[in-house]
Amino acid sequence: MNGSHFHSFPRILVIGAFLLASGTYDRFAAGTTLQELFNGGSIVAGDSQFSDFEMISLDSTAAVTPDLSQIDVVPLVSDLSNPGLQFSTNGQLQISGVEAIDLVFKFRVDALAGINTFTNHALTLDGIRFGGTGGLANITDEVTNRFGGDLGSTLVFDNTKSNSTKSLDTLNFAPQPEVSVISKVFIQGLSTADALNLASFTQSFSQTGPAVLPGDFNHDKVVDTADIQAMLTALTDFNSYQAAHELSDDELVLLGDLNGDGLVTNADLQGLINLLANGSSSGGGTLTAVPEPASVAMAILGSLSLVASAALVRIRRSVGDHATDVIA
Ligand SMILES: [Ca+2]
Ligand SMILES: [Ca+2]
Repeated sequence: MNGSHFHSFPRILVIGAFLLASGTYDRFAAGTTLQELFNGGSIVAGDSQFSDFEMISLDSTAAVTPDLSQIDVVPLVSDLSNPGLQFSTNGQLQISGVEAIDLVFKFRVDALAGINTFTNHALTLDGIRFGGTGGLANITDEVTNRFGGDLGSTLVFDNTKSNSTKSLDTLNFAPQPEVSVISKVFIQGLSTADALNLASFTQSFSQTGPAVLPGDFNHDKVVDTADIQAMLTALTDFNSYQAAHELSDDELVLLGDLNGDGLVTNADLQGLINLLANGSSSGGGTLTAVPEPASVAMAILGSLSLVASAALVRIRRSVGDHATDVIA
């Protein structure tokens, strides 16, 4: 055995261990527990997959620290156009007296169909029981796009101290192939006679947006090297491209903004190259070709002078109201 084999051996072991670990992650269709999801599990509801669960923090002054393996997470598929998850806490999110529990976690939602898009999120506080003189509970969801851009947030609460309740909040946003969510769950008693049990809450994400696969410029439902030429053509004349494919400005941004700056420009060619080279897109396993980065770069170089000589066409989207201006 020579030196190079010897040195490469540990790296192969590491990769093998990673693949083994990935393969052990479970995908639950019938329901699981929050702890299983934090351990790397994912859960399917209708055409949506919920994955990448991660506990950010759990702070509790309750007499019994919440046992996350007792919190059930069940897919809601009664309305397939609006699939979601129900969290049933089985008494684990419960305080009595001057106590508080603060649980923060995050997860990701993908459309399994690959080309469907999310446009709405709903947060529901559907099971809360007060004892004694009550207390307060609130849940906040912060929703971001695949680049980490803010899509807005939802807030539900029930507060016997201020006698205020909001059990449902919804959020609409421009079509997204995937969204990430940070959930903040907080319950608190302010006096010794306070008591409350946050029994359940639900989160749902509806796929009612257009079927657009980011990077699929020739609209054949796969992202491959053929999309490079289609993108180059589109970059020279967005108006014609949008008209030919009946794309709204939002849909064009969803299709072509591959670096997350809210614009579709020549700079997104690099985003498409990265998408092809990395072999990963928001559509999961929809890539059919994973070219060598070098060959993609050669293909780009051959056409780049064409793009450079074209007028820079940009789509600018304002963050505030989703209004869109086309600047040619
Ligand atoms: Ca394509
Ligand atoms: Ca962009």
